[in-house]
Amino acid sequence: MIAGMPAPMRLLVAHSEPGAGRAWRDALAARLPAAHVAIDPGTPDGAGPDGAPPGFEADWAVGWGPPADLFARQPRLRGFFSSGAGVDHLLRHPGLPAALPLIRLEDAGMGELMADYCLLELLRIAGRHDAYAAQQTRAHWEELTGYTRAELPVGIVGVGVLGAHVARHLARAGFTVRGFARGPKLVDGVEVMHGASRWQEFLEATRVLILLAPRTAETEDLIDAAALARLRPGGWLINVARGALVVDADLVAALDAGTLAGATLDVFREEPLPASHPFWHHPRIRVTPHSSAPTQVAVSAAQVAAKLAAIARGEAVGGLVDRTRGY
Ligand code: OXD
Repeated sequence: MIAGMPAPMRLLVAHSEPGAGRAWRDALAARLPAAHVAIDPGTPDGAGPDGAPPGFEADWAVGWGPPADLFARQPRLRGFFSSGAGVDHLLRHPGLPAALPLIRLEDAGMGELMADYCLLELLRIAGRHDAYAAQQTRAHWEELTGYTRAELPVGIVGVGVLGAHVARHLARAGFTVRGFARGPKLVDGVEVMHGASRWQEFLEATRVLILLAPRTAETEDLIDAAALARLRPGGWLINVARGALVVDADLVAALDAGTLAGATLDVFREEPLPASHPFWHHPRIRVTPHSSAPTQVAVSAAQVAAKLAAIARGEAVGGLVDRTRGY
């Protein structure tokens, strides 16, 4: 370092998925050429020659599923950027310092992917594609009556950045969309309800329930037998939020009893979904591997870089996690 010159910012990438650490390091280095970006040696990509040099003390870290000892090893961190939309896993990290700022991604290209995923499911439901797939396994030819958009009112639980994006997309595609939020919210073309007193009314107006809320103490086990029983007959559940929002056994029971016609699940209490889990083989459940909206690394790194620049200018940034709220 040249005397008098400010030291370059040190950024540590700590990602639990092999390959993701290197992708993030390269994308951040491209966006922040003056910074020193390195991969945490406690993560798969940092275990070899790509790992940060000994004594590397980071100013900021970016990642997903950081090692248990990361925060003890990095006492100078000023904040941690989640490389995903959710932060519940970080909030449960046993070593997380109480006052460390956490910043989550805001949309960063995920909204569009998630909106398309949900729209595709709705169109499949409307066109009875699951029933046709089942008929095909029996070489059975029978034309079925599909559902009109009006017959599939959609209810979205959670209308934050992603939920609002999905809600607008589905409303523009001609579906009647209602949202349910913690407090009052405005989303174009969408009626947003809030408050415990309106929860039942919201469920009763919904035939396709889409979960897009973060996992918090308030949302865990929210979708249980009682909630599923309130949906319009022949309802459908699409979960792209967190598995813990749904009581697994209640979901299977509602499908078996025919209270619910089907479920599309992208997220699970345990991921990867264990091979022995009943969801894998249930005829009315479609499983995808947490793939509804993969992180777009280049767009996300640009967002992190823009937020770091804003922080350096002394500006407030969006996505700062409120620990009492849980997201
Ligand atoms: C998440 C993500 O938070 O995939 O689940 O971004």
